[in-house]
Amino acid sequence: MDDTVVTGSVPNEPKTAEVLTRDQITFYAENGYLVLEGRVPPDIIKAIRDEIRRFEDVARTMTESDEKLDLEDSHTPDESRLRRIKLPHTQSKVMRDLMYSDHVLAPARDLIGPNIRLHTTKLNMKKAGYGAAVEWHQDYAFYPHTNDDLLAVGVLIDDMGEENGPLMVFPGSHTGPVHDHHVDGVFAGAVLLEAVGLNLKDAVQLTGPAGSISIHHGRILHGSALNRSDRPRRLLFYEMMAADAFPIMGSMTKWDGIADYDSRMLCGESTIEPRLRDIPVRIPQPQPNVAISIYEIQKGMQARAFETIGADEG
Ligand SMILES: O=C(O)CCC(=O)C(=O)O
Repeated sequence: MDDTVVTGSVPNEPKTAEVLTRDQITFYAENGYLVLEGRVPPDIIKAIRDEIRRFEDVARTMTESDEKLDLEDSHTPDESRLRRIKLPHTQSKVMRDLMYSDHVLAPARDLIGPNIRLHTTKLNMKKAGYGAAVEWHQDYAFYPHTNDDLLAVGVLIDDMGEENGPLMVFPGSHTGPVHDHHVDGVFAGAVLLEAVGLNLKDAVQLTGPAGSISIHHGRILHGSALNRSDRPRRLLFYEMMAADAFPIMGSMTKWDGIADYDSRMLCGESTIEPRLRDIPVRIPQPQPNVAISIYEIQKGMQARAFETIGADEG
């Protein structure tokens, strides 16, 4: 327990940090990301890997994606290629319990305050040799809110190195523009680096041993390349926001009324008083006529930053 006293300018920022140091909080404020090693104990990582095997067995019986599992385009039952476990906290007790644990929530509270709501969860899998790339994007472009105290905690299920498709971010981009993620007037959920004036050499890879967590700000520009290595890359995301960040109309946030919204509280107190911050907003509409999945939405890009070999051809 680190009771460092922190005084920041973010309204929701707690005065006393639970686990992060002042330097880590300042680093996050300036750069928009953190990697914390050894936050999730090995027995939980092992239990999640066992769970993944259970889902892979199910995927082998499937021919197309459904509401629970997302398959690579090149998936066949003989050559099974599971790309994403959707909403894993609803399908796996161990992943649900981890979501409510201090392993995940304590650092999040240190960054966005004590009152936190769940946005979504997903377990993105890049299988050895071909696992799909994710084009550059800002999560906030998918789900603009009244303030940007939004973040994603990524639990590294495998050791993540530069060779197996780690998450990459552009440090500091969370304080810049919310970029246009549209192509021909339709939301495509991605941007090209040339179009936004950035260079790949300035991106940082969020690598670390299994059991680490990454945290990235909702507005940071991020993406990841194919996994061409001979080992998997599995990353479990818990995406969340301050309880007083409310979705702006047209956001891809699921809105089923206030009771459902309140049922998504992860910790602290809910509120019906949104906090407004003067930040850029672009509504992710109109939506393409495809399943709500970043992999499908990003197919609307006419050019791509990352190769798709394997994902589309393999
Ligand atoms: O899995 C990854 O590398 C990135 C995933 C991501 O950014 C997303 O699903 O929004």
